[in-house]
Amino acid sequence: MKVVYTLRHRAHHPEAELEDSRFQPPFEHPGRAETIRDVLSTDDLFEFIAPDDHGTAPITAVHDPGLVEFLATAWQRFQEAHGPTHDVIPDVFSVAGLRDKMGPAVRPRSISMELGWWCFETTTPLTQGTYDAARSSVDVALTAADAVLAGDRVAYGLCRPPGHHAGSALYGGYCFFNNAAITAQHLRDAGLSRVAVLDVDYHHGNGTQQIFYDRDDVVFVSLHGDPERAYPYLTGHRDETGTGRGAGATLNLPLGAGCDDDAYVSALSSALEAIDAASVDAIVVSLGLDTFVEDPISDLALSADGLERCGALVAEMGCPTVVLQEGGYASDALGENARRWLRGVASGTH
Ligand code: OKP
Ligand code: ZN
Repeated sequence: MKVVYTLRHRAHHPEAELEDSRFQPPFEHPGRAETIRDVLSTDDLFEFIAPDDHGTAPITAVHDPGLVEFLATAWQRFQEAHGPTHDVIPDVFSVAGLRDKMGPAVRPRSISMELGWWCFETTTPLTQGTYDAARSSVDVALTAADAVLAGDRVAYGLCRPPGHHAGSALYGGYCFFNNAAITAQHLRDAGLSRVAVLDVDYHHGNGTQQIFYDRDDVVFVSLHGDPERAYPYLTGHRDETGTGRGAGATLNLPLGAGCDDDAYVSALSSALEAIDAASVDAIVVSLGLDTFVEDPISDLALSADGLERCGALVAEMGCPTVVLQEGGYASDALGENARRWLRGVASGTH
């Protein structure tokens, strides 16, 4: 199985995350991708390749060009306006109530307000190399997709930073560009008629859902911690099923705290039945490994065996599959957990 990886992800390395009212060492740090690379490189199943540069056109196929332009320049603009900092974090947010009864806001020109215009929360700092790292993460995803378009049954993009919380004009949740959405659109543009995004990260993929909410050519199916207790709180309810042409093309399966291997596998089977019924030409998996029992910011209870069973269930679909890394914060186990899930999804191939 091809693994697409580049060390360019390291350019994104925040100093701290303002999370739960504390400045904490980042949960989303370069060591995550390094440990996955280290463990996969001990296993002969995996063949490492470098990403190809795909430029910004596949990004603006799903994102507002204003977001790309902003992320390319924001860190430097902030330095010029406020003096040197390592991280850049918004401190004012564009919340609807601020202009209640006054009509929509005019897009701001001040860097201080622009941050909170494009970003929805405080745990996603910009650093000097964030834009380069986020661009490389997209290239990693698209290069994995190209391997599948060229005939590989499955390929893995070791994406970092992750992407599924980024919406068409929104970043946050450790995410800048939505690697999975960009990849699904890339597969459509390469001629596939219908694609599914299967999001198994612990957190709801609000960005991916939003991007495709009114479309029926990209089906979005997600298993995640119930938003009544889990980030990002405002999306991922069972009754969010799509709108317009997209009505019925979104499926959310919120899960209770402590969900174990058997309960998860049963929910995943329902998710895969829905994908099967949609007769898709490819599946993009948003692979969060934060469903693992020891994850420090999540509350499901999957074991490494359970993760391998999940990969094997996806393999049973017999569908071309692009697997993209999203979350997973139990650093000591992350590499082995990735190896197990990918061993599962590779079953029946080689
Ligand atoms: C990214 B991915 C809760 C703060 C949550 C962001 C979590 C982003 C998860 N108090 N901070 O889906 O793994
Ligand atoms: Zn997550």
